[in-house]
Amino acid sequence: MAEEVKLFGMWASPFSRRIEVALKLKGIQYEYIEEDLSNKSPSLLKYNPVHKKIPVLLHNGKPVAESLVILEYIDETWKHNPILPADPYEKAMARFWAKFLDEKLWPAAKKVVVSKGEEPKEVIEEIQEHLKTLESELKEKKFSGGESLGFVDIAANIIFWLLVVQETLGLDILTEDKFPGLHEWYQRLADDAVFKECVPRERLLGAFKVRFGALTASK
Ligand SMILES: N[C@@H](CCC(=O)N[C@@H](CS)C(=O)NCC(=O)O)C(=O)O
Repeated sequence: MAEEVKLFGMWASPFSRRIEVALKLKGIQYEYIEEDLSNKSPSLLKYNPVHKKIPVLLHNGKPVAESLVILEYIDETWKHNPILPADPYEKAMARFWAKFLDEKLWPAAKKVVVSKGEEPKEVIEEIQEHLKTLESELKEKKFSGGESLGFVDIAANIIFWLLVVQETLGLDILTEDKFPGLHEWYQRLADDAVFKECVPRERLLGAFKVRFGALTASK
């Protein structure tokens, strides 16, 4: 039976982009459905009634929601090109750091991403504190899981959204001189063909320029 794989996503969402990275790394064919989050489709509301958010993966009619849960589902369903480590301890650590990214770094970074373009010093310091933690965890590793792109690298795509906002607003939050270890790591991610395809840098830059430009103009 041919597999039915559908992804309900939104182009500018790092969470739905994570799923595209995983599906592409595994070479899984899928149908992509772009959602208008200001007018959510009945399908999205049906498949993710709890959070009503993208991304949702529909596999042979069965929905899976929440990006980190979907990543694990993909990894267990299509076992080639593994994303999570096999070793239970390493796997637990990968889950720990992905959770850290979503529960610590992203909420802090989001304050700038959805800001009015003016962020207090404390917000920047909070983000930098989390970046420092992440950098010390990564140490000399090429990718989070070692030699190839893995779970934490994919979850860390939110860093590129932070970089785009920092560029748009002319901020100095995450720079090479402040975080040389992180810089090397995300440059490696940025050079990965699949990853590159799934970070819509230019389009995001355009959208944030319009957004922050409009905010500045209305002040
Ligand atoms: N924890 C969720 C976050 C997903 C999320 O925040 N999705 C946003 C887009 S970036 C969304 O669908 N927002 C619609 C809404 O909140 O109504 C995940 O990892 O999948």
